[in-house]
Amino acid sequence: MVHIKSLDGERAIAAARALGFEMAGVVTRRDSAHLPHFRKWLQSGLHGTMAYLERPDAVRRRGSLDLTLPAFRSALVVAHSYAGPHPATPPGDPSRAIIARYARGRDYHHVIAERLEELGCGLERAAGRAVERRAYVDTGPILERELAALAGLGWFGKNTMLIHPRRGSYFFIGVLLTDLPFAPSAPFREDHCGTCRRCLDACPTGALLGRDDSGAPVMDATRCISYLTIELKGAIPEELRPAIGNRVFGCDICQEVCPWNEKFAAPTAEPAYAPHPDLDGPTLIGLAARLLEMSGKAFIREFADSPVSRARRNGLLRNVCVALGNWGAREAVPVLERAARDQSALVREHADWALGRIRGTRST
Ligand code: B12
Ligand code: SF4
Ligand code: SF4
Repeated sequence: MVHIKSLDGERAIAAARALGFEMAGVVTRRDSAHLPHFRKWLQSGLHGTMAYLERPDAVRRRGSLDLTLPAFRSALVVAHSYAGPHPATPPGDPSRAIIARYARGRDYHHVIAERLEELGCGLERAAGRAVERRAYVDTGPILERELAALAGLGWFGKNTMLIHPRRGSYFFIGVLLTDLPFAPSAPFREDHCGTCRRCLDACPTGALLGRDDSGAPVMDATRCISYLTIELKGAIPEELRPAIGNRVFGCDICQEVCPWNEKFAAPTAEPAYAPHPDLDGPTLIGLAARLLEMSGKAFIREFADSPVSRARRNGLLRNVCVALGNWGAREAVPVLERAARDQSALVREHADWALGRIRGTRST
């Protein structure tokens, strides 16, 4: 249980740290300065099939925190590190699956929501009254990175990540909107990217478009491996499949090459993010065989507390087929032949594509 002696922003920040959040800050600004940029991004179609981002009510809500919590006075914004050893799965071993770092341990939505609830209860005890509040972690229509920059947690890198000069970018962002009148923290104003363009050059699909005239970093999400392997529910465009390599869930390349992660991303002390044995560089063949034996429901049961549940059984199996095709080894043929008879048409099509690559009947 977290104890907050008396109610002010500094003590609330200290309480957030005591709960394991490495960084925390306070925002009092209600209206988003970035909403026009967000709308332009949607209008350009750079969000692809992520329809939840373009729902008109949700777009409006991103513009003002008042629309989410009418009694809003301040938000506590926290960062929770998931940095792991670098590099984790050897990318040089194409027979093994790479799952993005953020998704190897327990589901951060659950971990952070639990802690924010604890923080909220601590604030209520200190206030001696019910506190109107709402917690978010990648779970609702608020611009979390804008709030985190305002709370002083980092700057927007050219890879679009929020980066802190002493912590890198391997951290989640959580937000607790409250009706408590805390004083705001100093926003983060500097841009530490300078002339560096490592992430732009390293992105295998050309998803990072650099900064626009306003200085905002722009991503074409429809090309991002994270989108293709997690958010996209249909077929992965054939021309992008080879660039995915052995990344079967998410992608960390533009963070791995960032000097701020090379220098400062110390492994997290959070036990909840320790890798699940099945998700720490499993063999592609073993993972495919396991998924083929599972129903969609069994998959959800098995991975209920893991971010990989978002891809569903068919989506993850689709990705593993692509990675097996990219590996190109004949020993993958038996498992791919089984996948080519799967009940899911999506899986069957990607397995056929992979078999075509291995047998040399397909060039892409
Ligand atoms: C949709 C989404 C995605 C999409 C699109 C990503 C993108 N870059 O937009 C996809 C599926 C590709 C994705 C991938 C990933 N995601 Co994601 N994703 C989100 C989500 C739900 C919304 C982001 C969004 O609105 N994008 C639209 C763009 C336009 O908004 P934005 O990224 O916030 O960018 C801002 C700037 O452009 C800014 N801006 C405007 N004008 C100006 C002017 C100046 C001068 C400046 C500096 C900035 C600026 O305006 C925008 C709004 O604030 C957020 C959670 C949330 N609710 O915010 C998580 C979130 C951004 N994702 C997160 C993570 C961890 C990831 C991955 C690392 C997962 C992985 N390993 O695969 C990758 C990283 C890929 C990358 N390089 O971004 C974290 C990022 C934490 C951090 N340190 O930055 C978030 C915050 C979730 C969380 N709560 O922790 N994601
Ligand atoms: S996450 Fe991967 S694919 Fe997406 S922008 Fe970064 S490097 Fe490119
Ligand atoms: S790799 Fe370089 S350009 Fe890209 S975010 Fe990091 S510092 Fe900025």
